Amino acid sequence: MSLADAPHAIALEAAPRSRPPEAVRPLRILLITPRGKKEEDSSQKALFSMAIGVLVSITPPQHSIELADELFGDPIDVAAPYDLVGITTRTMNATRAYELADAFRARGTPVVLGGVHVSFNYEEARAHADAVVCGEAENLWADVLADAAAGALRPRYDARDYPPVTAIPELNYERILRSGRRQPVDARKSIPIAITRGCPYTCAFCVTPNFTGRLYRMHSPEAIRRQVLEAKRVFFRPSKYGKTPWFMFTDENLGVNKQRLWEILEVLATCDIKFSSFISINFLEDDHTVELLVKAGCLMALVGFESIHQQTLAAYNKGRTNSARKYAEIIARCRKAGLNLQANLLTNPAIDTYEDMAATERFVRDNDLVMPIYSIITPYPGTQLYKEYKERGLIVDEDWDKYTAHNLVVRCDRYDPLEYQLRYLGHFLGMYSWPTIVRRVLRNRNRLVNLITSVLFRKNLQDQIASVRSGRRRPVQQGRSVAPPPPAVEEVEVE
Ligand code: B12
Ligand code: SF4
Repeated sequence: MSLADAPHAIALEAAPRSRPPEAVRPLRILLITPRGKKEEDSSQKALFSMAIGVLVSITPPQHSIELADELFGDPIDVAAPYDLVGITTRTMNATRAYELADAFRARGTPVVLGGVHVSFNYEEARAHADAVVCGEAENLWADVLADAAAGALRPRYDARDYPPVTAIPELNYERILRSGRRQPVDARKSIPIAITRGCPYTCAFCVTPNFTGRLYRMHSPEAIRRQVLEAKRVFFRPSKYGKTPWFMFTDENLGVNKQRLWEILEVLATCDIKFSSFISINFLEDDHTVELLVKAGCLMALVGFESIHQQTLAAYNKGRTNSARKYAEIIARCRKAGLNLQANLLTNPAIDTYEDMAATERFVRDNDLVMPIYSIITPYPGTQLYKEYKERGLIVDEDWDKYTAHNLVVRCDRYDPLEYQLRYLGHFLGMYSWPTIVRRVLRNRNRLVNLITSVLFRKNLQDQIASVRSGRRRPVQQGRSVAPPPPAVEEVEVE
């Protein structure tokens, strides 16, 4: 399902209006990032969600904004007299978002829900909100605020009814800091910044092609320099951990426009920063791009390897960017140039056997990949995969809390689902076995970061395994009888 196919019952009510945004009466607004009930405490926790950062930055100045981020445990007072509450959603936190929305609305406070999950689940979300925003908010947020001030929120605001969002707004870091509860950070915590938005590829498991993907947008090099310097001034404090700030680029795919990327990287090289970013592996075949990335301060490129088998990549429509036979060579060349690669990998019970899981673990170990993220295929609403799996009856669990990408929510016919879940976690833990951690730390740059993140991941995975084994987080059994507990995790680790 793309946004264009999504139910669109009241589209015509949502025609754009022009009203001077500054003429609207000042509102007291609360913007919330909810925490999903099964969301793990992540070492990648963002200092602020980019959606909230954008909303703060495009809100006309007369409105006062407060931020509450549940990932940091910020308290939320549902009885406070806000004029409007806005909540951002991803699938894994949608249930919690609805719970919060219901609590505010029960006290008469209007709630607007937005984000990637509700954009593809309008019918579900509308029961919990006064207004649902579908798609990117840049061109419609002023209308939402004007309507809220007039007490006339419309049930749906759809980005398709507004001009396309052709640029990325510059973040107002000063206002984000003032509105939220986060303090400036040292070199150990990353500051979010967006360089590009969108991606032209069409991987079946990714929501981007049907959401932001169609139009690839980039900041100008000058706008990037301005924002980096401002973000540094506002959010960074040098300390004994270093004098260079670490940025998390929230791009979907940094490398799409090579010439422009090169210009941007030249500018970043003068800014004295370190950063990580998503980039597809085909762009790392270019030695000059890799060299410029390293010079600009890229410590870690986040790469969707997804599978080590070409036919599996083809099944996900990922064959355009990924050539499995080139993986080892590209990783080695990047490492030689000083660039660490973080690996995102998938397992799918319809495709991957236990042997494939073991081979994936070996691949991570043999190539000394940093911070590997191994996920179970999760058909997120809005993806091609969701459409197909839904039609074929392959989705067995739509408890959104479980959509963390670490739970089995699809059919698992060849194996016992509980065993598959545990084997998967066991191999994920194997990617963080002590011998693998030691090799990873010794062979890559940033030894301390690699060591700390590896230990945190290891601990987190041990907790997850304990939680599944104890029955607190078992997969839906799909009509089978519950199998006896599978072998202890250590037995399936490949050391
Ligand atoms: C950067 C990123 C990350 C970063 C986050 C850094 C950060 N600072 O937030 C990191 C690396 C940590 C990350 C991790 C994960 N991610 Co991620 N990530 C992204 C990515 C590439 C960009 C997100 C972003 O910042 N976009 C820019 C902002 C501005 O866009 P936005 O959030 O959509 O907000 C706009 C609109 O939605 C709307 N809006 C949003 N909220 C609200 C609220 C209101 C009130 C209003 C009015 C409007 C509104 O307006 C905004 C401005 O236009 C997206 C891809 C994508 N297309 O979204 C995936 C994506 C969000 N990630 C995804 C996943 C699955 C994960 C992981 C589970 C991966 C894994 N296997 O571990 C983890 C989960 C971590 C967690 N606990 O959240 C999925 C989520 C799918 C879903 N339906 O929920 C996405 C969509 C990618 C995909 N596979 O399709 N991710
Ligand atoms: S290359 Fe990355 S961002 Fe682009 S469609 Fe594929 S998974 Fe999504």
